[in-house]
Amino acid sequence: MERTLCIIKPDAVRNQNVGNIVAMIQKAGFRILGLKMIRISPEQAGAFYEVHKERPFYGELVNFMSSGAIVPIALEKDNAVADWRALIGATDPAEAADGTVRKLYATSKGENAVHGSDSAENGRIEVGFFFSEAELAANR
Ligand code: FUP
Repeated sequence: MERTLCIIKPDAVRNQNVGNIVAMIQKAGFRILGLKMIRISPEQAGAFYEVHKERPFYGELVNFMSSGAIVPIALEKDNAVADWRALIGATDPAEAADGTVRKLYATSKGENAVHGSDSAENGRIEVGFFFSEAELAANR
């Protein structure tokens, strides 16, 4: 079964939208394999977004992602990666379709409420960044 990683980002946690976003996930038929609320260090945020290291927004992204609590959620479903990205909407909330998480809850292109993995391979890797297989096994 395909896995993807959702992260509810600090803006959405601060804006009290955790429950709304979890409800959207469950209504859409994803299985929640793991869920936790944590705060990560700038070093951890930098490691998670390593692929964007050369991008101009990297510093801001790292600061933002370590600015407050986040909620990583390990999701499982047929076609989990594409289905979660469709539910999230475009990176920039101004371009996100009606009814998507980012249209409803994102603040800006940088503070855009949620993360979604971009491939099945990265879904596995990113879930592993936040959850051990032993933790995920609790919901089997
Ligand atoms: P997405 O896959 O939609 O999350 O978007 P990207 O992988 O392109 O970007 C990852 C994160 O970098 C975004 F969620 C927010 C941040 N970002 C910016 O801050 N500015 C940009 O122009 C693009 C991305």
